Amino acid sequence: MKFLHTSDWHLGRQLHNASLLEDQAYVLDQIVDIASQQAVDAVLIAGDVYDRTVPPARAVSLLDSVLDRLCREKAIPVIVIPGNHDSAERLGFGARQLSASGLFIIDSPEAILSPVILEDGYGKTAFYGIPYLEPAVAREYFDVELSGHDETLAYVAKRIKSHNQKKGSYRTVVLSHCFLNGGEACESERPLSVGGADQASAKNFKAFDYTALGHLHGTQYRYHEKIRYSGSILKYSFSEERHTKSVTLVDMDAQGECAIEEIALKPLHDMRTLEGSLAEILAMGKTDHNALDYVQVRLSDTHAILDIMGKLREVYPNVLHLERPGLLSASSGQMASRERLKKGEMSMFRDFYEQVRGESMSSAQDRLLEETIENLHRAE
Ligand SMILES: [Mn+2]
Repeated sequence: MKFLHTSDWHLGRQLHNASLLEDQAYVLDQIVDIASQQAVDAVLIAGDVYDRTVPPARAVSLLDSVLDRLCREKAIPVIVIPGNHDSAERLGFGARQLSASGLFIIDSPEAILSPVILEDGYGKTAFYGIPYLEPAVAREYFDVELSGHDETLAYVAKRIKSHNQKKGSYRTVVLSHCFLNGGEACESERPLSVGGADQASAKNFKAFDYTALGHLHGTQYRYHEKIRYSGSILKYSFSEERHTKSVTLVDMDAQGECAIEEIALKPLHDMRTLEGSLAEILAMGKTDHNALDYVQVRLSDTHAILDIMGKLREVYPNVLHLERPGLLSASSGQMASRERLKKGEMSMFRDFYEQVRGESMSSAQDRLLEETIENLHRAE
């Protein structure tokens, strides 16, 4: 049984107010090609298909076209669970009808014990999906006292195990959207719960032949190679600039042993942080072959500069974020805070004046500015 494990598509996500739909369409094309070239038996999406419970219309159209190409054109079954960013009800629309055409959306607790059974030359494999479950929802549905994500997943895993034993002990793949203990997080994941009861033990999944996880956006495994996060399909925050995004190709033999391969995805725009003075960065940008990357800039300049973003955009059109650590460190001397504030305002205005007029302020203008700032502070 050969399948492609993906997760965290986050369709419709924006990065510092820039739409990423084109970037998402670009890597999804690659996923369709990989699935087709590798002749996989299934494609898995382990949650966070959309970025929001009510996704933008264009994100819905994109998902629709990708699923059409996979399920109908290539005849590859797709198995999906909702993540904490999805609305399970909205994502699950038509799920029972769609399963007849190879699109399996496991959208509710009821569906957990109705695995998708796929067959290859070695026999059957059961794919069990656990939609993202709030412990309170699980408690009510199963009518069992369950507190926290760990207890919930332990309980559900136990139910899956005994269900599979009863049905024929097939090779078992489980899809789950959760935060496993010790997992490495990054800035683009939304915490599952406030206060730390969100993590669960990886050992809950040790009985299964493969566990396809979603939620953490970096590729990693916990406890055993077969209990694994594929990671998101794109970098969704600058904290991920050193990630290599990929999909995970799993080739499972007759005994359920898995050969695992990460296949890198090539982004339409890469993402990186540039540090230095404005002059240095502008000079670098002129010969930068990857000037269309999404960049954030950390400027070392300690003086005020007019229209930095406009200037940066001339060489880096996709600059998204600007930080000015230089300004902070320049003003963090030993002066009393009020003096410092006044001095900071004075020097910022002097810099501004110089840039607009191309000359320094006269001493009379300087005095007038000082008086004005004093008066404003007094009025406050
Ligand atoms: Mn996610």
